[in-house]
Amino acid sequence: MKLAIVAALITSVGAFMAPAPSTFISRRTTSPIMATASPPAPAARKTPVFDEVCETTGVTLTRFMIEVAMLNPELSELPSLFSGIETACKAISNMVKRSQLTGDIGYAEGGGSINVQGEEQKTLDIMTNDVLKRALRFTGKLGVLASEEEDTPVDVEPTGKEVMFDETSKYVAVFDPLDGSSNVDAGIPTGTIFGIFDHDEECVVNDKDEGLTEAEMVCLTNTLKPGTDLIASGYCLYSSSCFFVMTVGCGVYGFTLDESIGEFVLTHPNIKIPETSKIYSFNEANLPQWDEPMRETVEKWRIGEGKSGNSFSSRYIGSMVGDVHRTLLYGGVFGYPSDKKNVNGKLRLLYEGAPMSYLMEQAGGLSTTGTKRVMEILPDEVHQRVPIVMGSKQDVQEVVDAYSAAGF
Ligand code: FDP
Repeated sequence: MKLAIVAALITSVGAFMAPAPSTFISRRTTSPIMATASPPAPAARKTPVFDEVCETTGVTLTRFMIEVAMLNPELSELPSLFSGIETACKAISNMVKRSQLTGDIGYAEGGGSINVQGEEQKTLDIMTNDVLKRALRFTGKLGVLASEEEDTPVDVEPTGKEVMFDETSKYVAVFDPLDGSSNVDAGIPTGTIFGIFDHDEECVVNDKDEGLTEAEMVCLTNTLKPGTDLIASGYCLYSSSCFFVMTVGCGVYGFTLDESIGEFVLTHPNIKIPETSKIYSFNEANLPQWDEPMRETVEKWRIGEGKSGNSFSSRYIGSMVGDVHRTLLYGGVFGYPSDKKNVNGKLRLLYEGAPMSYLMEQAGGLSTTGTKRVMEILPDEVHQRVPIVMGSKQDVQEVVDAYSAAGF
């Protein structure tokens, strides 16, 4: 397997020499939300070129991030943050893999532990949240943290001897520690999603019950940025292999955990999603409740009467990271659209919708609510939901066109 990876890397060196993808999204875009889901023009961020590749280790995520930081000095603090996330992913991968043996399955506290979304928490939801929080705290690079399992942003200002780097807070990280956790007890793929924003303000949020102080509101506001302000995003997929897929705004790069050396190794350089495809990925039980343009487009796809003329197949794991990973590699459309009961769909904007949309656009795809580009939506609250349709450019554009033709 290692040899196959090395061969793939050597043939992929050319891919690194390609210019930055034309889908680069400016972090400070303020353009109005358009009916088209197309991202704006590219800005410059440099991607490393690897002339020499070690035959034993390939290009590790650590090396990749060091080279990214050397080429883009404004990102110089990112490698240590990535190293925290990478370590957490390895730990979570083991926890998920061993959960049937260690008994870390089922609902937390035997049932009844409810997160701020009103959803019952799995044992692994809580454990993985803690792992990620601790891994990031010790990077010393983080100001504020918001997560699906936390009600308000959590202060992770480094303190005492546990701090590895004595520097001011620079980033805000948002994450979903174990996305798709309702599947985890059945051994179905799950994942961790993360998004990283610049952190301009110094602030502290205390863990307590009586609501937020004004200073804490500043923290909250700091976390609430549109996807166009993301510095980096990515996910770890816990499946047949453990994958780490990321972007820092110059394409999408996929790494696979090589357990024999304990490193993520570059296996999928410069991922590009096919422009059109034959796969859709939705919870079709909700189809009768969807907006008419959404319903009609999918009904046409089913019978080969959509724009491409392809008869689509359905593939839905019900685990966003798994479904998005397949969509990136094979093409297709993944979504959780608005429906009559859930007008904002199900997925969370800040730590699911925006980070995944950043990856999707960087891979050459699109991500829309049907009427707006997901990346440009400014969140009003941390756990805000957003309707999402993302994937192959031409197919997603077909959805956008259907909404627009129907006067939405
Ligand atoms: P889960 O509730 O298991 O964590 O947003 C969470 C999510 O899974 C996504 O990963 C997944 O795409 C979606 O919900 C599945 O929702 P449905 O069960 O309603 O299809």
